[in-house]
Amino acid sequence: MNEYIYKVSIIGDCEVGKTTLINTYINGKYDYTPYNLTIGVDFYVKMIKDIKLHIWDLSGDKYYKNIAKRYINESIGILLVFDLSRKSTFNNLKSWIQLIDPEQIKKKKIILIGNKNDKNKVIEQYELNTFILTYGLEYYEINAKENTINGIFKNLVINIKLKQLNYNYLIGIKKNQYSNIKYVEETDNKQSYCCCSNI
Ligand SMILES: Nc1nc2c(ncn2[C@@H]2O[C@H](COP(=O)(O)OP(=O)(O)O)[C@@H](O)[C@H]2O)c(=O)[nH]1
Ligand SMILES: [Mg+2]
Repeated sequence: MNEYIYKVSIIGDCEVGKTTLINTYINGKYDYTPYNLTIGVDFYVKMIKDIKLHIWDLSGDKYYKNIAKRYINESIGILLVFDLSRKSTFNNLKSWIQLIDPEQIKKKKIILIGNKNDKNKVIEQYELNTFILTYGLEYYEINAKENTINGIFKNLVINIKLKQLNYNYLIGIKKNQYSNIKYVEETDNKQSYCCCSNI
């Protein structure tokens, strides 16, 4: 069986819960941990069927933004996280998005996560809606204590797969580059495909 690697980065300000969310996802449960600043970048691997997720947990510290930029632009999937109970983390989202190369932005799947919904939400709904619409993002409000992050990762992987299918179709790759795509030759020599696997 072929194996595909999807690089995914989780980004956002310090203390929004990035490392906790990844740990909840990797370990299948929430473990309370006192805050520990991520230095530079941490790396995790998770298999979803034939897909190997390489997850880069990037430090929210400004000092590491140049490193973050490199990882972000190598990633096909991005989880952009802010803390629903801390306005500054929402205000800084734009500066995180600006690290993404504008020419690459359409090729990536970006999901916005408002974390810590177990606390008091201080961000106005209209501000949120404006931001989501401006950047065309998919959005979830969650907390790391529940296992919702699991579904978000599944969704991310499905969306990346679909992006790949569309991309391959558009550039007209003729052979089976991905095992889950069956290309069917039509009589007029055009190609069509069907996706035969679910995640
Ligand atoms: N109340 C609450 N606390 C959380 C949640 N997620 C993370 N935390 C706490 O927030 C602090 C910062 O989390 P951390 O994952 O280190 O943040 P990071 O800097 O973004 O990686 C830690 O003390 C976590 O236990 C959540 O959903 N709700
Ligand atoms: Mg961290």
